[in-house]
Amino acid sequence: MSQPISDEFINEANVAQIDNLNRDYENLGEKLLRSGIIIDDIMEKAKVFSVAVPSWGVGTGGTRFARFPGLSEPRNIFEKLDDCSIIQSMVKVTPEVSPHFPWDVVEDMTEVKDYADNLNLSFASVNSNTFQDQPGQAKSFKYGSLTHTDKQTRDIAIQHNIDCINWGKTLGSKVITVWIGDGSNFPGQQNFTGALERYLGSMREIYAELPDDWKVFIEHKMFEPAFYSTVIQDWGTNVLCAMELGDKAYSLVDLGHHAPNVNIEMIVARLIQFKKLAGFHFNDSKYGDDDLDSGSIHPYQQFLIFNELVDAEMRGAEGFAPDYMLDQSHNVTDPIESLMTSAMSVQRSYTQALMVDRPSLADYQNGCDALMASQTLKDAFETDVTPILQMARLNSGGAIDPVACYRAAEYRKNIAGERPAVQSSGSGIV
Ligand SMILES: [Mn+2]
Repeated sequence: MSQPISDEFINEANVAQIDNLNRDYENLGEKLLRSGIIIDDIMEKAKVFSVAVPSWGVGTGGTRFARFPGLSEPRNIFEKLDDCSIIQSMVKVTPEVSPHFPWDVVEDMTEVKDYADNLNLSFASVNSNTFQDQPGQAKSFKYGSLTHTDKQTRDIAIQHNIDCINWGKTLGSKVITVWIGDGSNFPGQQNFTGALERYLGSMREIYAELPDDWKVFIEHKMFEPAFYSTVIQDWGTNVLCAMELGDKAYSLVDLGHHAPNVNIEMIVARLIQFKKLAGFHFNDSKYGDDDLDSGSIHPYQQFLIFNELVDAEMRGAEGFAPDYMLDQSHNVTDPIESLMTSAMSVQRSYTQALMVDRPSLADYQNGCDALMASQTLKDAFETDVTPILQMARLNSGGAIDPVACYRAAEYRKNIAGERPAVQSSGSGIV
């Protein structure tokens, strides 16, 4: 990468805003102190918050109809890491990247690891892909992968997941996330029980290959690409499979992968209670698996999810160590801008949830005071924590206003010569 955005550039952009930030931070600190909240304590927690960026998220996404590429799109894993590094340099809460295989595979994966090390990036969960055929694949996944009726096809899918674990080992990852598109489009097309039996059989073989310190995350999704039934369709099937497989298996929650109006925060509470919460793919949705930017449609839902997470964190819930990741498709925005604002949105929800007066909430719950219990959550949600997030970024060497700083740097324009337009990238939607 020829022209990264330097620390000096970020510092200069911050200078003009520091006085206003200090005043805002001081005012908010005074206000919070009246409720017994020490603003620096909250800021320190916000500072160490972390959410991984998906490698495919830095490419422009598309719909089932078309994809409209943007300027200077990354063409391979190295350029994707460059873009992830820009995001991290601005927001300072995204030190990890989640790769997708085989999209991000190169002949020698140590090159990818070395490249990331140089950028101070590390790797979160690796993601397998058996929802499309690879060039030269002996058997097609058109009618399923890990659940296919044909054993040879299942074996190809199993082997791919084992390959992913091995690539992940080189990258220093400790988790593989498995999402399959397997399902059916017609009633009668698939035997529900048989398909799930085959899934468990395949997953047991993958599970057996996990190193001792690894986990496997199961991702469910209600529909798409299968539109009548999906084998791992909801959190119920997900957690049953995770329990069946063993202690290294956990259930991942992608916010867009549920039926409309489902109480996701309650699902989160249940998974925490039974020590099966893997973590999240954050995004937002209006209708289905829209993969819109986190917090752009239902910020209160995102807050309520973090309310459960912070509650578990505060009471030291056993085995509670969720992985946070973004999983979005950016069709009309610059993906770097969307990922920065989404990471900050998730960090905002976490910070708001830290504001909840939990002793009072417990008293209202025990005293059956529904109105005040609800208001206690609303008070935290309606607190403008912007100065806390800005101060956390400033203290970490990031940008007070990441989008403005990024736009001023003209990153895409500066690297356009190195990244000629390509017809399609390896990006997709999961
Ligand atoms: Mn996902």
